[in-house]
Amino acid sequence: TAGNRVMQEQYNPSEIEALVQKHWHDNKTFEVTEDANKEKFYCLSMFPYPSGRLHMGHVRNYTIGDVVARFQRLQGKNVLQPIGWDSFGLPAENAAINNKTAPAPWTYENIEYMKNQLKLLGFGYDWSREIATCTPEYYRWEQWFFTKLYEKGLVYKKTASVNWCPNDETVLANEQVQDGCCWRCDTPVEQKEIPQWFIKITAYAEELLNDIDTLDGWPDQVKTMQRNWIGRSEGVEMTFGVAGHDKSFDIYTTRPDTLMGVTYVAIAAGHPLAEIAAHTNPELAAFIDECKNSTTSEAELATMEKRGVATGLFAIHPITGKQVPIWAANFVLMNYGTGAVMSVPGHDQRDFEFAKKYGLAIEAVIKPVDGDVDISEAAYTEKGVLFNSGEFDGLDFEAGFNAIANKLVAEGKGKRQVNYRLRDWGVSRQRYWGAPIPMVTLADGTVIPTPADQLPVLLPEDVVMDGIQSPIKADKEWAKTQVNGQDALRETDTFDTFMESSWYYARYCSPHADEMLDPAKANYWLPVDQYIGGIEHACMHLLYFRFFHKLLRDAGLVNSNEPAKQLLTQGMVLADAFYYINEKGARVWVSPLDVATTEKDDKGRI
Ligand code: ANZ
Repeated sequence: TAGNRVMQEQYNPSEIEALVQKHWHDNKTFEVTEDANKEKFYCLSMFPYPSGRLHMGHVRNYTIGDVVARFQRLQGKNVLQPIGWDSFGLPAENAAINNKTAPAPWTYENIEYMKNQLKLLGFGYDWSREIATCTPEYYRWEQWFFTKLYEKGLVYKKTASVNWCPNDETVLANEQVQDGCCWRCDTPVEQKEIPQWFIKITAYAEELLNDIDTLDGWPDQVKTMQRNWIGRSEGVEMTFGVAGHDKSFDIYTTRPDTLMGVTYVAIAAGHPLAEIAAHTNPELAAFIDECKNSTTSEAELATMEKRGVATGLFAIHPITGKQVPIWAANFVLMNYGTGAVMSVPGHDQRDFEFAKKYGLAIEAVIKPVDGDVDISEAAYTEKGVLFNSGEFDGLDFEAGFNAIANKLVAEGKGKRQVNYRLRDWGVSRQRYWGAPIPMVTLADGTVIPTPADQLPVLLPEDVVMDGIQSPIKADKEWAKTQVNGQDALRETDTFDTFMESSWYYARYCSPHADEMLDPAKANYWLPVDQYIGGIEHACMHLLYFRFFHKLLRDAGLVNSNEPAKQLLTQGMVLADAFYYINEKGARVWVSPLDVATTEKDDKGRI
């Protein structure tokens, strides 16, 4: 009996841990319910992807969370510390192909194994709230919510480019493209435009940016990264005419003060004017084709070789009426601003290098307040005082910006414009192991959300992976359905898995509710008091998480503006890792247990 128990000298984990954990289990020690008389504390660690085994990064993350939760409990608070599984995603498909099984059993086995590991570690979770995002009980509400967003006009379809293997006739994820070729058959990968679904996060760009100022408990580093990611800029959109044509086009600039230094105009290869000019310009047509087939991430844009072709067209300067050549250039993005740039090589380094390369004029119109400007070697990119700018000479950046903007506005040639770098969220994935996107195409071609009484759209779990096509695309029968007595076809794409991780924190508050969430319970627990996870999620996950909270608020499901008060970003746990290159040139990772090391390098590393 307890009274007879003596302190054991030795810590015997298999004995004492098992005993204590049984006690927690029998007494539901960490299970909590809403209690209006107690101060609540919601402690949340980012949930794991069930990859197979816990790693030290998990142990660290969950230990921090557990320490915080236990401390708050000892302070007498009503502490919620839940856990679950972010269980959709591409690795399950790859593992299924390699192990000749299906993603579902692989995932569920991993969950069981890792759950045991978490229990051995003795964390104080409320296991009654465990969720796995790959279960219909979870993803059905995400599907339902998506149809609500569609009804509100926050969801739309447009074409966007994907990696396409022409041999397998299938879409490849970025990690399935190796050295520009398909990971399976080595065929060069092409870019293909296909219709995809988008959620209008840009409609919330301003609020997402402004509310960063209310996140007192978030690290500055994360807040700065989010501000840059949203990328608000103030500028002017103005119209240039096209000489000899009854046409005009708009450009976007954040430096209208440099307008008098424009010596050429650069447009994206996909710009309508480039397409028109290409009809009579084979060199340009070839250049456009080439640009179409190359992926350009923004990071690549910064470093890649800047190239262009003259279109043969000339633009008319909106103030001087002078003609300047229009070039198609690979560094102008079609989906930012207007897809056209006024080029000021005297004051923009990229424009400078391009002008040097192609022998275009370079003019100085901005100089430092206290001296002369020298643009023989490089552009002068600072804000300064206008000169060589006629009526605007002597004005500083602010005054020059305003005077030029006002003049353009008065003459009906331009308007002030705020732009965001943030793009709408493309949520379509052509993969199998994800939540089916709940949209249907009727026989007459109209596309509508899956009616509520046909939700959830179940993902079949008993499938055979052929290694090429998603099973719900390969099985032509799967998509066939009926809506209102009409034949219809289901969408066979699935959601980006960031969808599931965007609202799990809210589902934990009422994990078994027969609705997306129970507002009374959610409003008791939310916002999360302490969120803990990796810094690698500073932008995507943590921005979608904040965005979803605002969507839930605007749907009347929660009453706060932000999902988490405090954020702790743990560092990365690093270790030696081993891989070999297989016959297809792909990296295959090997457990350190299976590696024998013989030699150390000159830094003493094995
Ligand atoms: C003339 C100029 C002169 C510019 C100068 C900069 C410096 P942010 O701040 O990111 O919004 N730009 C506009 N649209 C573009 C596009 N589709 N692709 C590539 N570049 C584009 O950047 C706005 C600036 O990026 C704009 O201001 C434009 O170059 C360029 F001394 O116009 B600027």
